[in-house]
Amino acid sequence: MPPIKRTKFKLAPEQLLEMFYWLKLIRAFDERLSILVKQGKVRSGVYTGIGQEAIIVGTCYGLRREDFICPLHRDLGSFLMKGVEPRVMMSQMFGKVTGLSKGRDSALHSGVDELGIFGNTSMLGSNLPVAAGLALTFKMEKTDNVVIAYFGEGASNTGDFHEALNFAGVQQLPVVFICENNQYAYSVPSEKSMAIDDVADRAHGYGFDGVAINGNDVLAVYQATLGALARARGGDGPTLVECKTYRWHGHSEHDKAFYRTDEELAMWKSRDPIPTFTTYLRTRHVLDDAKQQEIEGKVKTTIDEAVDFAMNAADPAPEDAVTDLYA
Ligand SMILES: Cc1ncc(C[n+]2csc(CCOP(=O)(O)OP(=O)(O)O)c2C)c(N)n1
Repeated sequence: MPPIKRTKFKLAPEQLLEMFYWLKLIRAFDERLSILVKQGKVRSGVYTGIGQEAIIVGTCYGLRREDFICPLHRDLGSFLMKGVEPRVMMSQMFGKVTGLSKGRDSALHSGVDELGIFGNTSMLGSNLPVAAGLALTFKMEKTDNVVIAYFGEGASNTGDFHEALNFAGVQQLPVVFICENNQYAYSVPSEKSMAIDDVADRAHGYGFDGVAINGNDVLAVYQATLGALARARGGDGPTLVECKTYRWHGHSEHDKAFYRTDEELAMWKSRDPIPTFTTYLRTRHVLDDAKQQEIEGKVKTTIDEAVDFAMNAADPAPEDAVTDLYA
């Protein structure tokens, strides 16, 4: 299979600054959540993606509202980028009526049809056949909408993953499979669950391209996604983009991650996607002190406001537990 051609792209300074804002906002959202868990204020399961933000920003930035995403437990940032207000997302984490599922869920299973967000279930890999199904609908309806399906390298060992890729390859579906390879599936390092180095190689067995890239480089992720989106919209079928990254926190906030070394964590922290992109913007004179302060101020105000809103919102009423149910 010939290698994928490099996609050319040009982003205006305002777009680069927008990406910077999203990176900062998503980091701040997760960091605040982590504190709220330690304070006992948020009791939902919280699975932060701190360290992995470049994947969410790079993959969501080129999406339209009509495109669908199928996010996972660690992808709260994708909800924000797809249009869920931070105060609503924070309410969801607090289990309040102002949240997406009105306080009925442990925070991670909500979706928003109008914004193109499919609500995930807990079964690893189970979002991938659904993503293929959504993509089949788009193809049958002859729209050029696409689906982005996220999964971890751990999920790529499930049967659902292989069935979804096979179907997407056979049917040439407009779906982009984004692997967030953060090296561990809970406590299991990838070398103990896979006999190959790159999840991307698995795409070739299903007849389409897979590429492994630096998932901590937001522009590399954007570039790879842009090419994959163009192929999907143009009727050329799926692509798998494997983004190599690392999660800084444990699997969830209750996991102390004793299964990895401090040195390993320090090495990956030195590849933090945010300072890398900050330096890029500063050397190109897109970002200066004043602009950075302005963006950081906006992020702080947004998060503070979201937390205040969520904390002061009403708890769900017990009698509402049986409303909005399918018979
Ligand atoms: C089918 C299935 N098996 C096991 C689990 C338990 N489980 C939840 S998350 C997780 C690890 C997931 O690892 P990965 O897919 O790499 O994603 P990450 O959490 O690293 O982002 C496991 C084993 C599950 N939810 N579903």
